[in-house]
Amino acid sequence: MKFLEGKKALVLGIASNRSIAWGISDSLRKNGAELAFTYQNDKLKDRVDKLARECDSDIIMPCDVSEEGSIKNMLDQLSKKWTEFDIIVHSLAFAPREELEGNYVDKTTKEGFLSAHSISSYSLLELCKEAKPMLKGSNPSVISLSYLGAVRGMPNYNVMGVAKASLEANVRYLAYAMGAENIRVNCISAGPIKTLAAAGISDFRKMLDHVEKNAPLRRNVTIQEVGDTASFLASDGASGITGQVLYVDSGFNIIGMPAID
Ligand code: NAD
Ligand code: 0WE
Repeated sequence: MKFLEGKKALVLGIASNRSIAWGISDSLRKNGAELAFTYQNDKLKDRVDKLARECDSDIIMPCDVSEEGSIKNMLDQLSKKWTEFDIIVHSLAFAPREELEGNYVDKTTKEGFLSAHSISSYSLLELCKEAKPMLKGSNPSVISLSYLGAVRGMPNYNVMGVAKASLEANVRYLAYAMGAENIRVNCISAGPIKTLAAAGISDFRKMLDHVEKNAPLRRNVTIQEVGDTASFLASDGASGITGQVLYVDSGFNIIGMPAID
């Protein structure tokens, strides 16, 4: 018997087959979970539809978390197929492109700050709030995605780092608030991976090279590795884990000095 057999998972955040959400979906499916998906807009619908079918799923629903009522509408639609489910994967983030480079003080606007926080952090609370009555499995698990820029200063990540700090605190408060219902909330802090969200980010290649040179494992991580960690967090094997930030980053976050050669 596969270790996620009998569990149902809702996945938000697939944009392509390079998405971290796709690595997670593929792993959840291989480990026996049943899946449902959301897509942000019509441009992404066909791609998500094709990837859903690869996971034997025919549940795909629109959801743009920046639109009022979009999360509730999506869950109403889902409730026609599933009365209850076990796993939520929240794998989405947004900040205005032009605020992800240059000096944080000079580049950040109030609008950019608020939209980054609303889409990348608040949406997790709204999702938990609306989905709570349906999260009724034996060990429900909510999983989000963060990045090291939440807890360290770094170039260009800017307002997104502040929003990820909010997301990580949000994970702790959600874990605290939903623990009595046995709902666990955790996030994975992934190392840099070349996805659509990384496309066009200046010096992204240099960041990948820096990790490859300096991380304890001397390589970058894959969406498969992030996926398998998500499968673990979603499983009954992680029933005692909540409120955590789990690093899947080749150990990069622990280094105190780059390799000297
Ligand atoms: P991606 O571009 O494949 O996925 C980002 C997703 O966010 C897309 O599917 C997009 O549709 C969705 N999204 C953005 N705004 C939205 C909105 N308003 N409503 C609904 N969906 C919206 O990129 P990815 O790298 O797989 O990103 C997934 C998550 O992983 C993000 O939270 C990102 O911050 C995080 N992360 C990425 C990396 C990396 O290096 N790629 C590293 C650590 C963490
Ligand atoms: O969380 C992210 C990126 C999230 C992201 C990406 C985009 C690109 C397109 C959020 N908003 C947008 N808005 C857009 O218009 N990562 C962890 C990947 C990433 O992005 C960086 C990084 C890394 C790593 C930006 C600057 C510096 C490092």
